[in-house]
Amino acid sequence: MTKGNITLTMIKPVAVKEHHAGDILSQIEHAGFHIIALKMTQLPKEKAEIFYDVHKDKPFFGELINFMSSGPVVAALLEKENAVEDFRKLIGSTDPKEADEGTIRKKYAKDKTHNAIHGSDSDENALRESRFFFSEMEQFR
Ligand code: 3AN
Repeated sequence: MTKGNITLTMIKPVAVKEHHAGDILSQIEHAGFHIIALKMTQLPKEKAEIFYDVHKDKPFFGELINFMSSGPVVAALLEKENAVEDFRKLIGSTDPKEADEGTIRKKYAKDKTHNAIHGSDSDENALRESRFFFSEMEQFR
């Protein structure tokens, strides 16, 4: 695999619940990302804690885990040149108040915790997160 060509996204529970998953996936595809794996699943707390392990000492960790395990998420593995960086531009800042116009978080996020969507922050984490959600047989490269 060429470095920098995949990123992992998760449409978060609030956006799924409010029926934005289809629109968000459509915006992602129109921005040039290929969906190479896709699933809807609900994370038990223990799994959410593993996914967000880097944040375990942060004050918002408990709230983040409660929210992320509160309902189904849509996880997708995306392929595109420069995937991690380009995808973070498409979703916008963590805090929707700071997100640029037209970004997914500007449109669908409520606040920093309920911010609609996840995007990997590095190539290394994209690989780790892809393995967290998808087996080899579930990835269509
Ligand atoms: P991003 O998802 O933009 O990469 P991270 O990795 O810093 O942001 O944080 C992971 C998740 O933790 C965010 N998507 C957000 O839901 C939550 N989060 C981050 N910072 C805060 C904060 N200050 N207050 C509440 N939730 C936060």
